[in-house]
Amino acid sequence: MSLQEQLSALTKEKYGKDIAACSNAEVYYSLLNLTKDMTAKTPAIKGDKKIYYISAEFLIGKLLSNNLINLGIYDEVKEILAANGKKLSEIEEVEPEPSLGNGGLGRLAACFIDSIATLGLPGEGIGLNYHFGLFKQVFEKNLQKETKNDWIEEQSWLNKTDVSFDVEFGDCKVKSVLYDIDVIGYENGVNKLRLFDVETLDESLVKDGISFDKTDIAKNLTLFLYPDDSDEAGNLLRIYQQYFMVSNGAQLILKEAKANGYDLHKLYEHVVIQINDTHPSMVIPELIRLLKEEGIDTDEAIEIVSKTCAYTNHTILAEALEKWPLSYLEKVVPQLVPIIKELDKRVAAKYKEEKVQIIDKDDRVHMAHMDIHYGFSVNGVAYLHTEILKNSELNHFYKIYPEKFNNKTNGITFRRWLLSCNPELAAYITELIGDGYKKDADKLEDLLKYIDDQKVLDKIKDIKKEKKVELAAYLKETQNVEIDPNAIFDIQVKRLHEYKRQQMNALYIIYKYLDIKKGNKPTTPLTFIFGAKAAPAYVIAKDIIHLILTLSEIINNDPEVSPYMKVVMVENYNVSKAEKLIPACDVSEQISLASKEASGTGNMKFMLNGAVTLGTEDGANVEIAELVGEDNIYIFGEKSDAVIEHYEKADYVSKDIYDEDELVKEIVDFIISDEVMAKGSKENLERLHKELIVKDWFMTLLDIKDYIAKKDQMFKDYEDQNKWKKMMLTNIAKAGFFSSDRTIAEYNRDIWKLK
Ligand code: 26Q
Repeated sequence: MSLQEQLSALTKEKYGKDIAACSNAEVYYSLLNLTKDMTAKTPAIKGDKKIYYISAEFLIGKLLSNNLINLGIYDEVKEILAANGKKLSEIEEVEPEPSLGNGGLGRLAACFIDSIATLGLPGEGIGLNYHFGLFKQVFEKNLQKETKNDWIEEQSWLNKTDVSFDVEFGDCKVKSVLYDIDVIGYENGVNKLRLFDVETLDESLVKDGISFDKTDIAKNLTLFLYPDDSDEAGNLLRIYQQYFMVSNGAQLILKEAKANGYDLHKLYEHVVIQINDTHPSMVIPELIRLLKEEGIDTDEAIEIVSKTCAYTNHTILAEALEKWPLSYLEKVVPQLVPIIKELDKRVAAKYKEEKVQIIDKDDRVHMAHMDIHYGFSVNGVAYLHTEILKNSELNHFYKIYPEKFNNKTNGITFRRWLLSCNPELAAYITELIGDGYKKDADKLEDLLKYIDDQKVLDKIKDIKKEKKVELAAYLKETQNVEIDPNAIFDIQVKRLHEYKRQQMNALYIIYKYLDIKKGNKPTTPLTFIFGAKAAPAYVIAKDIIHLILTLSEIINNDPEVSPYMKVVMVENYNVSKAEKLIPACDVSEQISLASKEASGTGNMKFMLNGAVTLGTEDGANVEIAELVGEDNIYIFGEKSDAVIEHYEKADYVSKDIYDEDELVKEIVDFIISDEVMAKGSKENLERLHKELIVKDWFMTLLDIKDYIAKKDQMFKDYEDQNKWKKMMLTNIAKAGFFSSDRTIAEYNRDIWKLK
């Protein structure tokens, strides 16, 4: 049966109608079934050794288009739909987006499982099936409010299995249920993402917003993914979640090992566990505990686990490095405490330094320290980040275990971040250089031979324009804002955090607004777009959102200014919105305080889609700059070494800059001007204003002048259209290095060693 026949057989069977007569929802569910049927017929990836990627987050996004691409039927399905008067892009709108991640780390895990399957490596993601995921963001009165994201439907990509384990906590015992989502490799076999859940969950516990009764674990364990800000009750719940995840994971791993007849004494020959940040770190003591239950003695159990587990660090922010009070662990996982104490004792006997102990003098358990001592590999996620880990943040460990440390610069899957989100650009690239780049991303460099070809340069710009028109229509429809596709689209999308410095971008917007008011009109209009969720208890982050929304209201409604500049904050930024925003971007904002952004991955997605980066020397920006050369990127700001020194010497005083610089003072004070206060909330604006002057922990004012100058230069350069088009082409051509296929091949070569 042809695909067309299969699909129409499905719509007839399910809905009694031809494809053309079906609603978009009916077509979507039929395609879901068709895809699942085809996946069931695709062989599972097999091998003698398997990678288990354990992660509290898998920000997978919608799956329909991605799966159609990876099955190799995307174009055909698109044509069948068109022949029946349907548009795939409209059908995709029906699919709910799972929000099983906060941001970068979760999206990275999703890109990685795509690449693991694409490279034909046997591997599974292990995580949790949060029913309401990360909160959904809504704006009310220019403030962020949180609601639940109810994404699980009757028919979905989740497949319920009959796998179930008992998980014991200090005060109760729960039964798990395992759901699988198929992960289809690009023109390759199938792996699985395994999401554990509790059968006894009670969704009705969630009433208004995202609050719920936290007492009964069996009823609430997998309701939400925790944003990184939790209060004490939230922290305890997070430990319950983490242990539930790793205990299920460890039990599953041992069950599979036994089913395959592997010798548990040689587990590491068949199993490798990648610990994604410290959230799954308890898998180390849990696996030791389970091996001991299998009759293996403590020394050997520790040795086996140490040869099986590898740890990835994603941050150097002290507050994000998990340190759990021993008393919490005694309450939630008393069975792990003696093992953790034993691990700590062995470290203490060997190394005297306070900084490398697992349990500190305040009885807090440092999860990362346990990972480093009892894992065989420690990696950072970009060159600069790994250097900072080795030379400063984790230097004490690096001195003990230099051989464990390695860098794995992050990557992104080109299936989603080019083929699926920008099919027009992908098709044109194929026309120019063939489709070899889809499996070997380095081939994108072949595009460079067109660097002086006017026709090619024009066409790349035309495609960008087309994507800007689409985005403008989408924003008009969803948020009723009008933006001009002829404007420069300057975009900053990522979690809201002070170190990422959305506040610095907002200060530029104030500067530009005041400048236009003074009569200095930009040649090409400017559109500033933001997308960001703030953790619900992160007060200043929410104040920054408030400032941006208030500025947007003022500027977009000012007839003197709005023809020249607009400000839009996209509500509920998520993977689907990223897929619409990124292809339409001209200027990619990557402006974190140098040393603080471990890597960034949005920077890679933008570059691949022909945006030019405006960034600090931070994270993977450093590698982007090296690849494209200084003429094709705009770098500004204090360097990481100098920033680290400022922290060491505690010599940065934002108030000095504010007092000494007229322009800085004018811009910062505008936050609490009558004009802004008339539209915004006094409490939020005053707090943010004060924060910038008396604290400014992430040194916004240190870089603001340099940022303004670079950004102005960039907008000026945009007027030289040919120069700009060449920068676009160079960025696309040099993006191949950032394919997650390359990253995963390196993980496998250096860490996992699967055949
Ligand atoms: C910690 C303690 C308690 C509760 C939550 C957390 C928590 C949750 C999420 C801590 C950190 C996260 C997420 C971190 C993250 O997304 N890091 C990003 O990882 C990306 C992939 O490596 C990098 O590109 C980004 O630079 C990094 O910020």
